[in-house]
Amino acid sequence: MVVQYVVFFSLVGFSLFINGSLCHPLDPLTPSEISQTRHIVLKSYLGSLPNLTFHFVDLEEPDKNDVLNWLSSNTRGNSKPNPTVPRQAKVVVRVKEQTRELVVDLTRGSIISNKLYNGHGFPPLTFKELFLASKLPFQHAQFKNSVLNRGLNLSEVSCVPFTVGWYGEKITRRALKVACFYRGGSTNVWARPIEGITMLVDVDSMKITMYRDRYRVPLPKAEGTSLQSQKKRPRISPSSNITNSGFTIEGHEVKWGNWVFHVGFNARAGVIISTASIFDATKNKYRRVMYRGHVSETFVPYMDPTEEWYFRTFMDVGEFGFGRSANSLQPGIDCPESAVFMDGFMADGDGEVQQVPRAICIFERYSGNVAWRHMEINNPSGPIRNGEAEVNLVVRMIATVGNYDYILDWEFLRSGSIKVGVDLTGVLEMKAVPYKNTSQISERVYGTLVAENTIANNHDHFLTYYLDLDVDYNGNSFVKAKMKTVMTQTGSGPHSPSPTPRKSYWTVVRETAKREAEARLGLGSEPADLLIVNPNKKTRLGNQVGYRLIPGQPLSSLLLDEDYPQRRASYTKYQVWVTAYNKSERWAGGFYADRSQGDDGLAIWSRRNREIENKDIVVWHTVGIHHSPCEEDFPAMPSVHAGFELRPANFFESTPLLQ
Ligand SMILES: *[C@@H]1O[C@H](CO)[C@@H](O)[C@H](O)[C@H]1NC(C)=O
Ligand SMILES: *[C@@H]1O[C@H](CO)[C@@H](O)[C@H](O)[C@H]1NC(C)=O
Ligand SMILES: *[C@@H]1O[C@H](CO)[C@@H](O)[C@H](O)[C@H]1NC(C)=O
Ligand SMILES: *[C@@H]1O[C@H](CO)[C@@H](O)[C@H](O)[C@H]1NC(C)=O
Ligand SMILES: CC(=O)N[C@H]1CO[C@H](CO)[C@@H](O)[C@@H]1O
Ligand SMILES: [Cu+2]
Repeated sequence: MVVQYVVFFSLVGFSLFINGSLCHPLDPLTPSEISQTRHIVLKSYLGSLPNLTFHFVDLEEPDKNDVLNWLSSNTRGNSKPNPTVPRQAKVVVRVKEQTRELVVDLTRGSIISNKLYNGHGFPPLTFKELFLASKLPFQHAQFKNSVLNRGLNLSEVSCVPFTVGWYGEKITRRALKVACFYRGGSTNVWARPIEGITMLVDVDSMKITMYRDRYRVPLPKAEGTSLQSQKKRPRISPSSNITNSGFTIEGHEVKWGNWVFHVGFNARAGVIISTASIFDATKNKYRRVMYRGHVSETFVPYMDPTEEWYFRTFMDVGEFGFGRSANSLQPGIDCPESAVFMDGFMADGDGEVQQVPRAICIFERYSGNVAWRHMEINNPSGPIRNGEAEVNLVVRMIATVGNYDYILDWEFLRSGSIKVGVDLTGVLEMKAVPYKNTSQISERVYGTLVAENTIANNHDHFLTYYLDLDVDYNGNSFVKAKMKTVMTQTGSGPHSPSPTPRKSYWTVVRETAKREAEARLGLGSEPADLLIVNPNKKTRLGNQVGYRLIPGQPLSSLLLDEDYPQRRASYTKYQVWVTAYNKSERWAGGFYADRSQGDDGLAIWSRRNREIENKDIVVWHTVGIHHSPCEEDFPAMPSVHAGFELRPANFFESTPLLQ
């Protein structure tokens, strides 16, 4: 087998500029660019101030027009000089208990913008802050007493910091609450919570500012909590003949089948798919489908309103970062052995380069499915069988945020579809209770008894995706093609039914959303195709060129609108939103998600009610599950899938599979 892929990742810092031209203007910051950014910030006046911390360092996204101009002059084999696209870094630092937003120009070597952020909410926590907070209890006399009084050994305790949300406080400081667990020989840190204790950490001073030991319950037992499987199972090599020879990677650009797209990475979103285009054999050219797609925000609210639990309403992307939580993928478990891996780079709290080896994997998947087939029996010389196995290309990243693991897949199909999926697995967040049997439970509990003395609390997982679709260029509209029942009426004319036994049929009624308010949708109430069309483009036959959003299962937040967590996560109110493109509107819960107050984010932007017909538009789609746990989710939860599909709808003149 000839392995054709070209891997430049190991050279990423050096290969970015080839003959003075950039590989791709959306390439993530290279390690050397991250170092350079740090250096530029430190040599400014900011560097002399004490306790400067870097909370976010990412490519300052170039203007879309510049990127598109660059792309159009950069089709392969074209040797025209590329227009230059500036390389800039967006940096969010904390200094003197204030948040500053910087733009660092890497070509000029200087800070070109430096603004104090005055709004609500705080930037993502740094790994170091989370680590330091998790260690504070071990220096805290009352906590040590609480542990001793429970008859436990301090050396077997692990503590985990949780973000605290916002509950109407007038003055907010950066804060965490720390919960502790007893390992006692188990490797499953989450299985044995030391319940009843609340500790509030003030992050800027890194001190425990509130301590309360409210009640005691027995510790759940260690037996049965192990995360080792009882039987040894083999690692999976690709069992089919997939060799991953079918794609090429240059820098961050992947070419496979009829697709070409860019794979990026940052600390916040994790994997980012950009400038995805598909080759149209009829037109003999690549046509644009999606400018940029990534997870924008999550919302994981627990349904236990008691003192130790009520605040657990996580917005993982904005509070912690999916990229920050990215794992080094294990070949043979997380991805096939033959997958191609890409490293991720980001800055840590000191601004230094942090590398996640094998943060992303790319592989061809044959799952035994059929791409298309037909057996024709009405053939005079005997049946004819045709068809094709479905082999797709998967781009995968896994974020482990505390107890949960999110397996994020972008799967490209030769049919023109993109399937976007998330598999949820990991360990439940559990609460110690006095009960060993449901028959003993006499008070209200907020979940399921999954093991003796262990309640797994009810919660949701919402993942809101940012989908900047540019279907065949960027004048796009959002169309609800509703299926409506029609009562048969007789009439004249050759296609009007004369008397017919049929009383009804359905027809498609297309409604184009003119403004943002018309594009906020709950799903599941009426049958409709959701289409992103290009009203300026038609097929040869006259149909409007489009892509269809086949959504995930209907899902929306069940919390009251006026409940504080829901005010912060109001993007979960609808499952589909469409907004006018604005470069700075990318994070559905607002950029400053930690302790946010719901005054920035998707719901606020949508309220402007901008025109979205024949405009550059962004689709936001939420997938996920309401999770009422069951015993099989303990001690580790088998993967649960959620996702959606983007599928061509009159985009091509005929199926690309047969072109
Ligand atoms: C810097 O942070 C440390 C704790 O992390 C604190 O003790 C010190 O007072 C801080 N210095 C300033 C000037 O804020
Ligand atoms: C604490 O440690 C001691 C000594 O290792 C051990 O005998 C005891 O069982 C431990 N207690 C618990 C509750 O794990
Ligand atoms: C738990 O309670 C059920 C009744 O709800 C009973 O049938 C069962 O035997 C009990 N199990 C144990 C271990 O006590
Ligand atoms: C773009 O979005 C930002 C943040 O919502 C807003 O402040 C700005 O006014 C918007 N720009 C336009 C042109 O709508
Ligand atoms: C070309 C190739 O590698 N073919 C192999 C595909 O897989 C089957 C079953 O494992 C092998 O027998 C073939 O040699
Ligand atoms: Cu869950």
